[in-house]
Parts: sequence; C-alpha cells; structure tokens
Amino acid sequence: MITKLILLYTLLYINVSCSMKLEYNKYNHYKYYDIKGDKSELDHLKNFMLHKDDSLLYIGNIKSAQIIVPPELNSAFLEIAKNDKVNATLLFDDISEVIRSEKPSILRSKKKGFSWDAYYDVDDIYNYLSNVSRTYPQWTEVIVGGQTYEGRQIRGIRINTPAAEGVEKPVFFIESGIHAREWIAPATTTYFINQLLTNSNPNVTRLRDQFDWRIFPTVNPDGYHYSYVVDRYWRKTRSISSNGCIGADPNRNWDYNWGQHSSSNDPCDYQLYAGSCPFSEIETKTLSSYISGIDNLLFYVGFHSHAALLLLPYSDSTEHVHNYEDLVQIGKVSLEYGYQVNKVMYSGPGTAAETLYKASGGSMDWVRYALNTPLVYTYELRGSSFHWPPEKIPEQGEEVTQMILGLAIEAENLGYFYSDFS
Ligand code: 0X9
Ligand code: ZN
Repeated sequence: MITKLILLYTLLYINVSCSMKLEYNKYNHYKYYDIKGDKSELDHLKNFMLHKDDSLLYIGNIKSAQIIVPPELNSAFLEIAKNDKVNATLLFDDISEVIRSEKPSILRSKKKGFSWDAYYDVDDIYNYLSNVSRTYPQWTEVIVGGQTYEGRQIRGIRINTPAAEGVEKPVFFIESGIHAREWIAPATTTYFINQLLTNSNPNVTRLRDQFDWRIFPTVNPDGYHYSYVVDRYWRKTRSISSNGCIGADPNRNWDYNWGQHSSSNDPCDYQLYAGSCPFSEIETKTLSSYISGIDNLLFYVGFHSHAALLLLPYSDSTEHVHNYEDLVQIGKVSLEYGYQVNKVMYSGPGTAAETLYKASGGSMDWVRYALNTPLVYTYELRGSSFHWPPEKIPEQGEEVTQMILGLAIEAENLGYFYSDFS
C-alpha cells in the first residue's frame, strides 16, 4: 500500500514538474541580466536586443535596465555589452529554474494549504479569501470589485470590525497586482490580511479596527494567472485587440491624461499599450466604478514591484497636489516604520515624474483626480528583479504591515481621521 502511494505521488510529481517544464519551455536556459551604462551605449544594446526579440526588455531608468537573453543570443549580447562598455551583471543563469522554485511543489501545497513561503495562483488566493471570510464571518466578507475579460471576478476582502453607534469608519483601499508579473505584491497583500486578522499586537488590532478595509490582492487576475502558468513576465490584461494582439497595461488605461506619457498605442507592445481608449479594459472600467461607489474613501494604496520607492500623485507632472506636504510627511513616517523591520530605506516619497519617470493613465492618479481621495500612494516594493525569493515573502510582508501602520498613525496625527475608541 505504502509503495503504491509513493509510486502514485512520484508519478503525480513527475507529471506536474514535466507540465511546468513545458509551460516554461520558452524560458529554458534564458539568462536574466541587469545592465548599466551610459544612455547612448545602453540604448544601442537595448535596440539590438529589441530588434532580435521584442519581449526581452524590462523597465529601468535611463542608466539601467534589465534584460532576459535567450541562449542563442547570449554570446552576441555579451560581445556588444563589452564593446559598448555596458556593465552586464548576471542575476539568474536559467530563468526556468527560478520560476519552478517560486511555486509550491504539489506535495507541499497539499500538505500545508496556503502559506507565505511560495507564490500561489489566483484560485488559491481566492480560496484563501473565502476561508478567511468563513473563519471571521462577523467581521469579514468576500467582495467583488469588478470583472475580467476572461470572466473572472476581481475578488477582495472587506474587513470591518464593529464600530460605535453611528460612526462611519474611513475606508482604506488596497490595490495589488495590477501588473501581472509583480508577484510579491499579491503575496505581501495576503500576508497583510493575515496580520490584520491574526496578530494580537495592540498596534495591529487598533489598525484593524480603525478602518473599513477593502483589500484586493490581485486586480488583474487574468494577467496574473497567465503569468503563473505561461509567461512569467506578462504584465498586461488578456483582452484581444482587433489586430489579434493581446492585453493592455492596466496601469495606463485609467481616464487620467490617458495615453500621454510612458504609454504605447501599439496593441502588440509587450508592456505599455494603453488600450484602445480610456477604460477600454473591463478590469479598469468595473474596478473604477466600484471605487467610485465607496463613500468615505480616505486611503487608496497600490502595491507594485520593484524599485523600493514610495510614489505620490500625479505621475505625469511635477506640480504638487494641495496636500502634498501632508502626503510627504505621512509617507516619510510610513517609510521609517518599514525601515525598522529590515533596516532597508525606501526612496521617496515623491511624484513618479520626479523620482521614476512620467506615466499617464495610472490608477492612483485617476483616484486622486476623479474622486479627490485625500491620501493616495503607490509603493514599489523591494527586489532586484521580478523574482523575490519565496522564502523571504514574510520579510516584505512584515515591512508592508509596518509601512501601512505608519501611514495610519501619521494620518491620524495630522487629523485626517479620528478613532472613536482611543
Ligand atoms: O510604470 C508603472 O506603472 C509603475 N512602475 S512599474 O515598474 N511597477 O510598472 C509606476 C507607477 C507610478 N505611476 C502611477 N501609479 N500612475
Ligand atoms: Zn507595476
């Protein structure tokens, strides 16, 4: 009997790892490099690689970028890098190996269920939310913030502990995973949900009780699923354009100065296609209408990766919003709280236009512009690639928990809200 079971598990395991291999065949033996150099040399190298395969380039600033290189182009890439005096640091020798190590093995996931030492697919995240709402039925409910092109729901969790008679708590909205490949964002968000519900530290229980929480770990679930099972570097939605190309960048598709900066009008652009018009994507259209329906929205916070940076609205302008000084002060306290956990300091807070690059059509800017939400932030979480090691998810999860605590503490100090139980 035991031998049979072992055989069954082994077959199952071989089967699963083989199918994973097939799914990620396109990244077999691909290398992942960080490249640094002067703008013109870097551009030359980038253009050479883009010309060979337009899916190879990832976002960096003017003097740095990240690039994945197929085995057949590796020597040519290194040759040009050398001639151009571009510094190429190898981050991963075989991407497909890294991707495999990010997921729970079938044996482990069956045994342990959901946890924070591996990355999980959408269905598992949604099951986690359902389990949470069954465990805490008086305080929590699964909520639906919108719909997706492939027919999924954008599911989140509402956490709202009882308030004093007649008191309406401010709403704290968390948006994660709008970019499919930024897996650490959904993972830290479920970690934070778990902290809010299980941590008995008085700072955390107070934080839990202060707000009516609406938390969405993955607002681009089609893209996330595709990134999980097919293309690890997928960023966009999965809608099909009239010319057959797939997906739009959901953080370029909101109706705020749509299409102006860091946006592409080419539906085949692997990363930055802004969609055919503002809110062309059902995900942004439905989610924006859900957000518009929230009374008393105080905080809107988005999580991305990777830059270790805190961003403020507006992303396409260096002009400052009227409560910019408060946003900076609250943001600084948040970063100091985060720093205490791992002694790593984020950059910012500042506008994307001043700290990263100008971008239009983003969710945070629309929320600020259209709804006049007072406290709006985007965190770029840490990491030197899209592959944050799964065993270190709790490290960033703790940091995020403290950063959110810092936001709440300083916002209360500045009088943005009052707690009825203090
Ligand atoms: O470009 C983006 O959308 C974000 N960076 S990422 O590398 N995660 O893609 C920055 C977004 C900042 N701007 C807005 N939120 N609008
Ligand atoms: Zn992002």
